[in-house]
Amino acid sequence: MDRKKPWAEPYKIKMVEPVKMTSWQERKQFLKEAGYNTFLLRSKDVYIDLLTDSGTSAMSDRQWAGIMMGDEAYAGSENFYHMEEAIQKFYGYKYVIPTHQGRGAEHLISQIMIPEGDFIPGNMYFTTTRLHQELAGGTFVDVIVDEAHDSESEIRFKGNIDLQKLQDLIDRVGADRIPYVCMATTVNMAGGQPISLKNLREVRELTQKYQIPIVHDMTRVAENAFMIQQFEEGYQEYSCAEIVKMICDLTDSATMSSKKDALVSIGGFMATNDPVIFEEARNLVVVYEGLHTYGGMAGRDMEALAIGITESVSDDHIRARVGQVHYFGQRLKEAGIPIVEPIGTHGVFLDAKKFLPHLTQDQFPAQALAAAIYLESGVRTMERGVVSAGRNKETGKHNYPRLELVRLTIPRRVYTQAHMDVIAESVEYVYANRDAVRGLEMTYEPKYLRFFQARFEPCPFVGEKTRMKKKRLNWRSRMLA
Ligand code: P61
Repeated sequence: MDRKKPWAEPYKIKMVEPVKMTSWQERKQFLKEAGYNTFLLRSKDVYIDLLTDSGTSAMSDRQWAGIMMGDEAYAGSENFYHMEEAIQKFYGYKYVIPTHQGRGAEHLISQIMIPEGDFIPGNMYFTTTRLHQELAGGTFVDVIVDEAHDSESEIRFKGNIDLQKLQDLIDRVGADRIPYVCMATTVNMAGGQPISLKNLREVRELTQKYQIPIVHDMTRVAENAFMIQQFEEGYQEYSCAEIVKMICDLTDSATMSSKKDALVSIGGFMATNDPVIFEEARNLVVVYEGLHTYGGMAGRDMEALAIGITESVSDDHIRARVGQVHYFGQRLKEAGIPIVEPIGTHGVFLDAKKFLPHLTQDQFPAQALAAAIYLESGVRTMERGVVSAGRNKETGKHNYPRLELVRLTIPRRVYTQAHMDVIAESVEYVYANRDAVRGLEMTYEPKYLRFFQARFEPCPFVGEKTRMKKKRLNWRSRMLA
């Protein structure tokens, strides 16, 4: 992958959706109206949408055919059983509870498993996952390897758990106050970094000693399996589907946002091998999501998911999916753009601290960079830095993550290589003119998951560093002025 091995899409295009380029003046206005937050832009004003790979995949003709086979019965929909069979077959979990999307599953598992005051170790936080843990009264503890917080460290399995950190937590708070270890396959906030099977086995060994179960955030498990197949010694002869199964077999329960790996627009599920947890979830799901045979999903969506799961673990599919992300990342790397390395699986992450060294983290560099990229090119990206990290639940102060990133997330089966080239050129242009990008200040901050709806305004030019930059303002007068 790193050597740009050739890859091609294992499909041909049957239907297209036009995209529209806007003018710079229009985008300036749209950005202002959106409070410099790319989540608040209207999608019709976006040229290439790299906000997320969540729910944005192109479905196959088979999935669309499945949509027509929707059994919209309130109870016992045939499509539920197809979905359940696919989950049992490819992921191996015994019991399945459908939810409207990933956070619905996170809500259920957190409410069921976390007693007030407990600690939940995990391989880096994810926004919704941590919030549900906190709302249930728990405290998230980051036990990912240190290298995950360093955008330059090129170790291959940066999503791994540091066993010593996990052991230290067990020693400090006691195993009975750790309801489970949360282990994500490909760690989103670290730049889409995989875990190794070796590490998962070691975590399994340690947690079994203390009878602590593992809850698997399997949102992008097939992408992780592909990285194991490519880079972990001993797995080259296994199919992606086999590796996915090996990963799941080493865990006890799972939460899944089907909107990513599994190639559907909406849906998720909770799965478990524990009959007691299943019983509780089957009861709780009717309160928050819907009956246990639809959990907030339409019958047609469950059918598309059953088919999507099958397609998602195919070697041809996953090679092209990750191949495209790596092609794009490699282009940026060769242009000298500071990105998180190694290149992850669902997108390329820009290191905003290095991209915009003239901004302090209080000026929200990743937010400012995402706004600047949209303004310049119509490409929509996402902040993954101090805004996303939110506030410390005890002190109320900003969490300042070491990683201050802009995520360029690649939807599956949607854009072409030519799109990747155009985006790379746009980022290169912004990089060449990076001095012009001004910081932002937050003018509105919602209580929960603030990054979704927060609003910003460009900072006035203050401070030594920024004043110096002001002199060189020509392109800058166009940027966020
Ligand atoms: C994303 F800005 N991810 O990456 P739900 N676990 C993991 C996810 O990646 C994930 C969920 C659980 C999104 C959507 C999103 O801060 C944000 O189906 C590893 O979205 O409920 C979702 O799954 C939750 C974007 C979510 C965000 C939260 O774009």
